[in-house]
Amino acid sequence: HLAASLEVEETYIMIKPDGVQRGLVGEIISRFEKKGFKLTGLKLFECPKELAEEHYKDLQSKSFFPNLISYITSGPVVCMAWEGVGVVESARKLIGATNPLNAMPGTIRGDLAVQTGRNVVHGSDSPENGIREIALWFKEGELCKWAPTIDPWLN
Ligand code: RTP
Repeated sequence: HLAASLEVEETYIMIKPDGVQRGLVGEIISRFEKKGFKLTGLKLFECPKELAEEHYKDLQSKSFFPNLISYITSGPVVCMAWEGVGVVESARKLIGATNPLNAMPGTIRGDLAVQTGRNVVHGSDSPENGIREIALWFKEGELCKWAPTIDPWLN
């Protein structure tokens, strides 16, 4: 098992349309805040088909790709950028397994979802993809690299 990263990283987290429709936005944001990561970008957004296709381009050849694109474009999503030490892998752990039935209780998908095709949230799978996806979903001026004004207990 690899040691957890000690690098400050950025990850792209997205609450998918089912998470928004089910009123889970606050609950999901809260999990990353409570863990101690720093929110650096946040917006509610109706994703154009072309952007969904670009985001998921590595899955283009999969049979579920058309369903995935219509799912992601079916309603507003919440786009977020989060920063912190080891945030990429840690966020994936907080999110849980792709198939929510395999996701551990305590994870977002383990607690809140049932179907792979309705798994409420996305998280970047590598630091490189974190940077790529944040650049894809946010314009420069939409991100906010703020410094905590209280003692940095966590970061
Ligand atoms: P994500 O990118 O959304 O964080 O998900 P992931 O890494 O856990 O899973 P990935 O394999 O990259 O798949 C991306 C999303 O496609 C949908 N999916 N549907 N068999 C299916 O119907 C199927 N497999 C994957 C899920 O919404 C998954 O999160």
